[in-house]
Parts: sequence; C-alpha cells; structure tokens
Amino acid sequence: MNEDIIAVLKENVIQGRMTEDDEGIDDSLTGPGVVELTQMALDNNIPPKEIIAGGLTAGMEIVGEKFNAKEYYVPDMLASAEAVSTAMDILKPLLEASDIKSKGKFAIATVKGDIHDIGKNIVAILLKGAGYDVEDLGIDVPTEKIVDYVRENKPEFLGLSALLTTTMLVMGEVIEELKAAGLRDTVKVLIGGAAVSDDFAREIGADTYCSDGFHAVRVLDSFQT
Ligand code: B12
Repeated sequence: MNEDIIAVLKENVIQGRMTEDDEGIDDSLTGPGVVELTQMALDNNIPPKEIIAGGLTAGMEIVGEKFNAKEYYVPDMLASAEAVSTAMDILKPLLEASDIKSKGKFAIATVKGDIHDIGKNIVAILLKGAGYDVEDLGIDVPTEKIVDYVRENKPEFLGLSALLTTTMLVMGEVIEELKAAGLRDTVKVLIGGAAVSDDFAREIGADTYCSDGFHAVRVLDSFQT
C-alpha cells in the first residue's frame, strides 16, 4: 500500500499533475494528484523523508532525463517543479518542527545567474528541522551580497547551490571574494546542486559537496563533534 502511494506520487510528479483536476503532460493519469497523494501518504504514516526521497526528488530526476532527451520542455519542468513546491509546503511544518537548541547559523543561496530553487528550498527546510538557524538568501544572488551577508551576520556555515554548468563557476568566485575580504576562515562552505561534485568542491576550495539535504544534515552534525 505505502509503496504504491509513493510510486503513484512519483508518476504524478513526472506528469506535473498538481491535483486530481489536472490533466498532466500526456493525460494518461486520473485520480489523485501530487497534493492529494502527499496528504494521503502522511495519513498513512509514511515519513516525510520517504515522501521526498521516493516520490518528489525521484520524480524530478526523471523529469530532468526527459528534458535532456528533448521529450520535455521548460513548461513541463515548471509544472513538475510547482507541484513539488506545493507538496513541500505541506511537508514543511512537519520537517521544521524541531525543539533542538540552534546548532549554528546556516546561510544558503542559489548563485548569480541561476534561478533553480527547489533543491535549495528542500535543503533549507531539512536543516531547519535538524536544528540549524537557516537564512535563505534566495536565487540569482549577487556574489557581493553573499559576502556582505557573511561579514555582517557571521554565519558558521554558507551553502551555495547551482544547477547549471555555467553558474557553478560562480561558486568559485564567491570563495575567492570571501578570501579577498579576509572572511574565508570564518565560515564553512558547503556546495550542492545537480551540476556540482566532490571534485569540483576540491577544485574551488569549498569545505565539502553534499549530494542532498539529508547528506548535508549528516555532514553538518559531523562538524559539531
Ligand atoms: C525544474 C527545473 C527547472 C525549472 C526550475 C524551477 C525552480 N523553481 O527551481 C525551470 C523551468 C525554471 C528551469 C529553467 C532552466 N533550466 Co532547468 N531544470 C530543472 C530540473 C528538471 C529539476 C531541478 C530540480 O528541481 N531537481 C530536484 C531537486 C530536489 O534536486 P537538486 O536541485 O539537485 O537539489 C538536491 C541536491 O542537488 C542537493 N542540493 C542542491 N542545492 C544544494 C545546496 C547545498 C548547500 C547543499 C548542501 C545541497 C544542495 O540537495 C537537493 C535536495 O535533495 C533539472 C534536471 C535535474 N535533474 O536536475 C533541469 C536542469 C538543471 N535545467 C537545465 C537547463 C539547461 C535550464 C535552462 C537554461 C533551460 C532554458 N533554456 O531556459 C533554464 C535556466 C534558468 C536559470 N537561469 O537558472 C539543465 C542544466 C544543464 C547544465 N548542466 O547546465 C538541467 C540539468 C536539465 C537537463 N538535463 O538538461 N529548470
């Protein structure tokens, strides 16, 4: 039963079906959409983490492959992205409910030129739930704004997100600007997003790369010990 809900949720993400009233990309689906299925999964006590990993992000991976294969176009990606964002709004209160004393300030931004925010938003929500004081600086954030924020607010951690091979290079610029401002040693820099990797993190001198929000929580908690 629970596997079925997650499997149908994933299929509806791929089809960009927000609710049961939506046709979806090839109107092959009827019945509940992403919103109803997310609620149904919660009602069946499926943990939010499973709903995200098995349904939402798994579905978005397929959307990416279809875009790559020219089966999908930008509007198709957007429809799926909006359905996932709405599902995350449902899960957010459950994920953020944490009575843990703050484990430190974490600022996160999608770098200049990049407007992808679903991944960043999921990471922000998961870190809030894990007890970090998260400041979301948004998308397409100018490098100097990130450096100014670090100077004025002294976060222990800075998260940078990029999903394009063009914008990932901006992450290196942020680190160089932090060095130039004498701030590099004041903050641990974590990077993530479909375009980046461990090798790239080493190349630009970031502290670490994280494959997803759950990995980020594990890495940050390891810094605490
Ligand atoms: C949805 C989407 C869009 C939506 C974005 C909507 C939104 N609100 O974000 C829209 C339609 C706007 C869009 C636009 C474009 N897109 Co787009 N998009 C995607 C898609 C399908 C899914 C991305 C997504 O949300 N994934 C789901 C989330 C959960 O995964 P994630 O972002 O990777 O995040 C997870 C981890 O990476 C990690 N993480 C991410 N960030 C961070 C940060 C930190 C600090 C940490 C610790 C972890 C972390 O944790 C997250 C949660 O688990 C991807 C395909 C893909 N597979 O990535 C293409 C993709 C990224 N897009 C692509 C392209 C080319 C574009 C456009 C240029 C298309 C165009 N011609 O206009 C524009 C560029 C706009 C811009 N300037 O940024 C290409 C990039 C190719 C490349 N390597 O450069 C991709 C890979 C598609 C493809 N296969 O070709 N896109």
